[in-house]
Amino acid sequence: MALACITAQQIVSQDDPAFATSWIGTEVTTYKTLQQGERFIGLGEKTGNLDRRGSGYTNWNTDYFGYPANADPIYLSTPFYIGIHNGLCYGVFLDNTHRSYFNFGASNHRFSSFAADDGNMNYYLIYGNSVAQIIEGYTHLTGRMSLPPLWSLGLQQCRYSYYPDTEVLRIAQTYREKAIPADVMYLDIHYMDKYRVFTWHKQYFKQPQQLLAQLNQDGFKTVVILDPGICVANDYEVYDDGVANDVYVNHPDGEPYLADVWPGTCAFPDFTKPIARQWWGKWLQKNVDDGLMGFWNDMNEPASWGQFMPNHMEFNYDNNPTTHREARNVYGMQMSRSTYEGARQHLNGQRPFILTRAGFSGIQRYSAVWTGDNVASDEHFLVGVRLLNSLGLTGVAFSGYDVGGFVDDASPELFARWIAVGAFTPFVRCHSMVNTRSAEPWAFGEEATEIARNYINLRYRLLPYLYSTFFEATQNGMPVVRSLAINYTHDANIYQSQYQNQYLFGQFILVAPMVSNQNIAKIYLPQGKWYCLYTDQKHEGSQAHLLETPKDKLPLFVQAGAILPMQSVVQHTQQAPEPTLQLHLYANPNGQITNYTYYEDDGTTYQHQQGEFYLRQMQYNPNTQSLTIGEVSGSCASKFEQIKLYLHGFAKLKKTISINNTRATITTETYTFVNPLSSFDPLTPLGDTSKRIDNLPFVLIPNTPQTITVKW
Ligand code: NBV
Repeated sequence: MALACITAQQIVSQDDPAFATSWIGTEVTTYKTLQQGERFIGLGEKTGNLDRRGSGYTNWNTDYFGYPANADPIYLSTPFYIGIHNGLCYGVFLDNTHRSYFNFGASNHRFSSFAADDGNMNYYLIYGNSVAQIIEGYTHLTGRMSLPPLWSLGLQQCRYSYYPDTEVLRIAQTYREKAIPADVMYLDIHYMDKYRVFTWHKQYFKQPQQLLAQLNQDGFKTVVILDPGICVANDYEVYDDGVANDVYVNHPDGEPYLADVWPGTCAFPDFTKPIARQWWGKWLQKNVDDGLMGFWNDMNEPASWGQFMPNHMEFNYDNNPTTHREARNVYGMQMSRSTYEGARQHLNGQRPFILTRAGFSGIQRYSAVWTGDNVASDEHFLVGVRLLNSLGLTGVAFSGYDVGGFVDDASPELFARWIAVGAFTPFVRCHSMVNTRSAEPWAFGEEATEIARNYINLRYRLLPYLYSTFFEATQNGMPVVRSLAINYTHDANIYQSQYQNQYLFGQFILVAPMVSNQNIAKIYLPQGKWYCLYTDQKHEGSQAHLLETPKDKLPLFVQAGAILPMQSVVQHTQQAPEPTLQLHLYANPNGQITNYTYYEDDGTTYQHQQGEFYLRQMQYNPNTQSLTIGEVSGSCASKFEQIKLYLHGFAKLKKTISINNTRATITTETYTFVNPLSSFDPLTPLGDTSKRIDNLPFVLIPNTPQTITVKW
């Protein structure tokens, strides 16, 4: 039977009349008639263009070291896409974990299709008035992230590998000496004894608890890598315990499946088996007792030397026994689930942080995702931007890439541009491969260091905005990095290859990534009006602008009507900011009302689920010339005692303003979002006006819990 979804006499989605859903052996495919001008977005961690029309993709979680910029498949599968045509949009989620195939009019002009090697044609068609609604629907089905620990929103520093312990401390201390904010240090595989999980290297890390305590005291949390392969050895209790609990993947004759990876020959826990997940979780107790709260699940496609797990291998699949064919794509997600649940259980109410490479639809419930072994090239830098935007369309709000590129060496300029954009990603971590240039900002010279400091400072100043954006992700699944296709779905310009890397960071900030030597570029600003973040210069939307884009100035634009909460710079998230919330309001004369949800909580526990949060609805109404900061809900106190309200672009502002009907005086100051590169041009701080706003008006408002109304 051919299906069609029709709204107000318009076809949303329609089966191909001849093929509808049909089988070739066990392979099942649904064919949909291509609609006129139909575009396709989403499908998660897929290389390629924002608009996927004309391309085909395979979902089969794959460890792909240094993947080419057009590789498919890579590490993670989310069989969900959004179709767009004739002012309409809809989503399709194929709920089948076998290897699957999506064809968006590739090598044919008749249909789009989705298929699986085996299993049921079980799919959801999600209709909505907007892409945002469809994401909400998809994350209603597959789940949403819970609030991450605040520290995991800080800068994270990794290397394959930092050792011994003194080296880890040296890097952490250098961050403090150079006054570049950072929150997390990583331990890659060399921290372990012979690469065996749940152990410490006996020489390099003699006193792990002291090391972690010292780092914690310096404001650093530590994340350790955990690979799934369990070394087969008679002096390794983890392996023996796994045998005793029958947790490993087996051949059909009951022999354990063995393959080689870092520790040597390994057995692999069957994370699709409930007791294996509990077993793994139990072993995390050791790590948590040592002081760890962060875990990094790598190699969980699963990967092994040879990269070819035989299909007959048996998996429990939550008590529905099956083979590798059906289980592979969820293996990584179930490992992350087990890590998340185990860590959470041991952490006594503290939030863990989990990072994974492989995953499947729903991974957002357990873990952040990073895009694996990318390459230090301009092309990869932009591929990474699109991968994150696409993951965001597919329910994964907490994502990042290796800043600077994992494979090969970035040039100082590439690193500088990369970390600036990285500051505007949900998960920001610098990482690099053994035997390449290490990825600390200072490894790229003075200028890159200063650019890195500028943008990381800006990220930390934006933490109140960023945390509120994460809160939104927990509520409706909206991602932190938002492809312009979310808000400007039917604007053909945003799909052009020259603009497809632009995105919104949260509700209001437009980021336009530029590659090395791209010192002048066309930037397309969608509908509305946009302020240059640095100067407040106003730009018209629905058109492209030719602008200077030097390496020290990432193009950032704020939407007219925006409400941006910021704080003072801190060196790490355990440090309290100054008690003044800087609230930036951007004039939008004759424009629409802006609604904004501001959110705080303790940043570390689950007490917000018991009502311990601080939430305020804010509304800017250009017609009544007012800003309302709604009454506080929740029982948590704010970090901020007063609000410094900055008024951007309000040309005809009177000298006074009223706050709750009482007159207040407007003062002005010179404001900078990022500093000029002072050490390179001694004249810059005085002469360069391209990074400062002169005479920016502001008022001070006591942060009282009742409704605050500001009128001008
Ligand atoms: O554990 C080493 C690396 C890690 O640094 C990287 O981030 C992972 O994607 N890991 C892969 C193992 C193999 C690297 C060649």
